[in-house]
Amino acid sequence: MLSLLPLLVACAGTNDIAVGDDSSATGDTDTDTTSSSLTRPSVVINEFLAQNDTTNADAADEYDDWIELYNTGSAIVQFDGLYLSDDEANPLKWALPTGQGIDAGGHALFWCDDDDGLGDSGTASQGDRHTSFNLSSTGETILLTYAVGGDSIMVDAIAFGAQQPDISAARIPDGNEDAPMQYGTPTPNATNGS
Ligand SMILES: [Ca+2]
Ligand SMILES: [Ca+2]
Ligand SMILES: [Ca+2]
Repeated sequence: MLSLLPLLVACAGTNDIAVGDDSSATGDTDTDTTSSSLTRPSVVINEFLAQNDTTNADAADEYDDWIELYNTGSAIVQFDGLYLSDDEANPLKWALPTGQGIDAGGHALFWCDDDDGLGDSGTASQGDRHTSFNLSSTGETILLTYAVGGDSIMVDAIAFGAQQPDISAARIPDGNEDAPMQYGTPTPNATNGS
């Protein structure tokens, strides 16, 4: 039985507070669009693994952290204007690659390994789905933001506490925003809970 921590989420001015119980993995809050004319893209943070010891390796044979996005809509979502971050003070930390997208009902995996070739690690780029940050196994916040022309909206945010090796937190079923994420066996680039 995993030990789950109570979590607090406060972002986008909503001051939502989510307190975990024994069945919840994370706090979660949705977008605040009151100050923006942008439409929230139909994409969510669907699953993440913040301590990957043996689950899956990237093309460099490194067992790195990752975030899985999921398209909850019925049309492709382009990555242009979407950003991932682990820093609430810098929500536009890492831009998703332009000219690509995620099909309706599709998954997309982004390695959180600081191997984008621009970050602190000093490594060469391992590809355009490698972010400039790692996830912390002791807990932090993941942000998904949509920004165009100086305007931005929070698309999704997940605050999490201490993580266990090779146990991911996932929306079950895919894209479910009505219940806390659940811990379980990771399903990178595949349907959650399968
Ligand atoms: Ca890597
Ligand atoms: Ca981090
Ligand atoms: Ca999955």
